[in-house]
Amino acid sequence: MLDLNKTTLLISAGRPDQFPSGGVPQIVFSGRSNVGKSSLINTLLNRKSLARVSGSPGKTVTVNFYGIDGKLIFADLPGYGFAKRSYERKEGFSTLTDSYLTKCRDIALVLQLIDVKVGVTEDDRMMLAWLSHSGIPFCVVATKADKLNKTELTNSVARLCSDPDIGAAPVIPFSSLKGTGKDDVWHQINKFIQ
Ligand SMILES: Nc1nc2c(ncn2[C@@H]2O[C@H](COP(=O)(O)OP(=O)(O)OP(=O)(O)O)[C@@H](O)[C@H]2O)c(=O)[nH]1
Ligand SMILES: [Mg+2]
Repeated sequence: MLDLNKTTLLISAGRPDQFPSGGVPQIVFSGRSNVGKSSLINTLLNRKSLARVSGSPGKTVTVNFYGIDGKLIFADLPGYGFAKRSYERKEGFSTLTDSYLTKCRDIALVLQLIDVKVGVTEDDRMMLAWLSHSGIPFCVVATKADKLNKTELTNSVARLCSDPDIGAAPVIPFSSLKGTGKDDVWHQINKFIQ
């Protein structure tokens, strides 16, 4: 069992040599800027403001690592696809993200966040294609589910499930506002850290 009370910010890494290594499984939170990565982390860990929820999108330019009970690490990636940093898109994602994803040997699972109202963006497709190619297991977390009514949500989730770039990956509807989907996300995480 994980003691969620023993959660700390390990490091806000701005350079690859600051990335934690050492065999503790890492769960990666990936998605465009403002999609709800930090909010998902706070919800999963029962915290109000452990991970900083951004007022202005695109602020996070570090990879923030949270240690949980010495047994698990959450890695909060910088959001991609924000206009102000669009120059990065030409060369793929930020060099920091790139170096993390390609060099970290401890990644157990990537949670790929997609705004359920916005759907899959071009940047998401680039990330999904990279994930499929990498062989790293990933799940899609469909964020901000509270913004849609029941029918809209069912339709949006069905669209995600049949998206060729998502393939057979699980799709979990989630709302940090209401807490819905929290147990399902934990269930997926637990499957990959045994
Ligand atoms: N309605 C609703 N709003 C949400 C939800 N989750 C996050 N938000 C809002 O979306 C905005 C961005 O949330 P963050 O968690 O900071 O998103 P992020 O992906 O970490 O953003 P960056 O760090 O900039 O990449 C904030 O204003 C949140 O309050 C949700 O489930 N429902
Ligand atoms: Mg964030």
